[in-house]
Amino acid sequence: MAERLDVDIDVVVVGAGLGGIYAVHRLRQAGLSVVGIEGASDVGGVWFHNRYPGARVDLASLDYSYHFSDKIWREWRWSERYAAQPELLAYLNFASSELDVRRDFLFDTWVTGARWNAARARYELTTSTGASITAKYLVMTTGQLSAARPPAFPGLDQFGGRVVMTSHWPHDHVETRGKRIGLIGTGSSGVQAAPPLAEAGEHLYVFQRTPNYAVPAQNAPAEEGAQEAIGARLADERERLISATRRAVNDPIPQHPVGHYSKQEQQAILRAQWERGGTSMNRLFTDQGTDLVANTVVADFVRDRVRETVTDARTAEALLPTYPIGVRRLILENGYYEMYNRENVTLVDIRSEPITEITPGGIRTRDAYYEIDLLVFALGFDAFTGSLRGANIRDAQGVELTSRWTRGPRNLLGMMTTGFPNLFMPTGAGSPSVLANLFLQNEFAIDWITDCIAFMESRGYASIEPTEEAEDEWAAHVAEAANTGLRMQYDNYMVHVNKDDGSRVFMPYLGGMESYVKRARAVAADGFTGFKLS
Ligand code: N01
Repeated sequence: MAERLDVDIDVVVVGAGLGGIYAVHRLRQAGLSVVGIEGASDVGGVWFHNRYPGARVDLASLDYSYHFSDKIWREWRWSERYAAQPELLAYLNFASSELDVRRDFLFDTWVTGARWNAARARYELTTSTGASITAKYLVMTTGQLSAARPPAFPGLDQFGGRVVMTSHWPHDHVETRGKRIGLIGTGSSGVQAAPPLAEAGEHLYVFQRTPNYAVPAQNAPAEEGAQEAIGARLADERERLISATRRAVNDPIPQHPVGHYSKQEQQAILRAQWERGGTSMNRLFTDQGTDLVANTVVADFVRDRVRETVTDARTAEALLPTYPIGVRRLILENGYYEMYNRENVTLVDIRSEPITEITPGGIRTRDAYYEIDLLVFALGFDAFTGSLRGANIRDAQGVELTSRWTRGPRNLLGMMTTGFPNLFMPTGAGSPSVLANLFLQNEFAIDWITDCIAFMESRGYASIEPTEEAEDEWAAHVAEAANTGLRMQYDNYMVHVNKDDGSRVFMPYLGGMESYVKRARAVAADGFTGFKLS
């Protein structure tokens, strides 16, 4: 799309990931003028950037797809149960072409500022290319895991080899063959990247701070006929997933607490899930997310599998997580634990042996020195608020959005926040977000936003924002939904911890997709109760 200078349009959509693609399509279809802005050179969002070897989705592809279009569903075929990054990016390219959304995106363009002008009831946006745009509505489909946590190790700037990040894997060829590779970070990204790095490299050193639970994906070719069967009832499937499931995926629903079963039955259930593969290991018993004893039954089962798989007892022991299973994101692995049986893989436990510096030729820890040619960082993200902060969004008084959230993000339904009229933040903190299927969640949220805008336009409203009271009530409800779970008590990127008093805010909404959808629909049906319209 040609650069547009000084245009005034209805909606700016920021980000061309799976949410932004749908938002541009849906809002345009509703008769609004829309401009999309994307920092990368093309569509794809996280699947554009996270092109590291081994990158793969951890939800079944048949769930992790657009469900709004029969045509897209019919004309695309997933090849595997869990699609790999190249196929996911190809899918988003395909959907973008089908929907012809690229013509409305400004690519290679970053939003550098967006300020609400109350007199004009418009956001005034500035961009890295000099284009300035005013828009009545601003929709931030910037994702929750897109602002990467940068590495900050002493000596890194003197390192003589190549340095890459999984979250922004370079587009040019990264030579891994024959290299001594240092991988730092063992969350989903590091655990996925490790086996192919070990396969290609001369040696892989995995620098682990916290061992995490990983369960086998048991990936397989797509099941014959399954996609066609869902396609025949796609609209019903979409409605069922968003309004009658907790995560907008086809998960088995736990029926009973652990204690309902004998020890043998418990083991049989766990074993069957291990063989089936997938993150449903988190949802076998009704009480495993709330009761430590129940949780330990599942955690011990997974720890036993690690001991069984990894032949070196010291390495196996260092890989065993000590926190309850499921309180951090459960990782789906493809050969991660077996990888440690290779002679060219070394696990370095940097909790007991911290990294002291990076030198031109490698990594020095308290106890040893490792010669490295290629450094791979998989350090995670400034989750939820990082990508919003980057856009420098300011209210009418010039106060930056995220600076108001020093005690955790605040909003109504995760969609909007006080002081920032007409700013929508779909799938952010306060919504099911990273706990649910982001394709369906984006579809739901953007449909809701489209309805909200249509409601405003048909009644001639200039602006909408939540009331303080409604925001307080939502914050209380989000906190209540999180308080029953073990998750809240353990540090991870979903928990905001206030340093002064140690109070904790669980950022995503743990009440489940179905409950979220019910509430959001009720708000809309009631003429957007809890919002100030002017
Ligand atoms: O990031 P993470 P991620 N020194 O935050 C370590 C999604 N995702 O990119 O645990 C040393 O989980 C840190 O150590 P610790 C998914 O939602 C999905 O892996 O803080 N180490 C940790 O090991 C996922 O949950 C898919 O002690 C440092 C790691 O870096 C989310 O993205 C694939 C460090 C960060 O782990 C994030 O996953 C990939 C330091 N200074 C990602 N700082 C799939 O769909 C951090 N670490 C499968």
